[in-house]
Amino acid sequence: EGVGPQEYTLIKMKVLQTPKALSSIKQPIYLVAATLRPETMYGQTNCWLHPDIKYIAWQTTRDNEVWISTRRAARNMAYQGFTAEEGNVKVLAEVTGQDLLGLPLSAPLTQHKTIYTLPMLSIKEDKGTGVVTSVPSDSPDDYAALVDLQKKEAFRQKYGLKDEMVLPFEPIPIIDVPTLGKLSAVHAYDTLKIQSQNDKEKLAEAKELCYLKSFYDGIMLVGEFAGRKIQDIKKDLQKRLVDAKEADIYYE
Ligand code: A2H
Repeated sequence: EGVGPQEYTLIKMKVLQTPKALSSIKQPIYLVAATLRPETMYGQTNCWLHPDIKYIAWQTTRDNEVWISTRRAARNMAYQGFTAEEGNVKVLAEVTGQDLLGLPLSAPLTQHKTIYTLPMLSIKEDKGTGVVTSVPSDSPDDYAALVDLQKKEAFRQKYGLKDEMVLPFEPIPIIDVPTLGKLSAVHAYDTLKIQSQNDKEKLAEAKELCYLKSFYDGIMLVGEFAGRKIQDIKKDLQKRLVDAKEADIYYE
């Protein structure tokens, strides 16, 4: 990767119903997703977890909240002021992604009051927090994984997901990208005839097609920055989220 640390925005997604595996925890619980695109949070439709990755629930110093991430990310955060004692993570529970699928969440900026945790098989253990927020309008990976779940009932059943956690959630137009339109990830998926989330090469191509164009020339369609260019509002939007305690900043 590049030189120097990567800055991520950590998006806080509040767990609305404590799952069995975390029943001993009484504090508010959040999944924390690492993103490079805070301005896309208006388009969140779900949250991705890898069913086989291990996650921990750990005590933060942020208003007594408990956060869920990989152990690796929690350790990094313990050196970035998120824990009472530098370098030390107080672990309250260890679970797999599978234990946390189908959980109702509340997430910032999206028009959906409740979104759900769903499985994505391309999540990497060694990047970000292992928790990924899903914006199918602007991320080809997210769109491909969502379509896979919507098309295949057996895939939903395998993870015990109810139809209403998956089927009502369509990509939301939030950014207009010159030549790619208002649903740039869908445009790339269709143009490249992507078949599934396993279509690695085409997805890499789709990402290349969307990413820079959207990052530099995309125009916000919604929210308080509607009509403005992404590159001009990204920092302001990040600051709004952090000030509202709906996000934090994380380096790795
Ligand atoms: B992005 P980079 Cl709308 N495994 O957020 C796989 N992917 C991960 C991950 C992990 N452990 N952790 C984070 N990510 C995703 C939004 C988004 C993102 C949009 C468009 C493009 C995009 C909504 N998902 O990323 O390797 C997260 O998805 C395109 C690269 O550090 C995060 O930002 O550059 C991005 O990958 C970080 O990837």
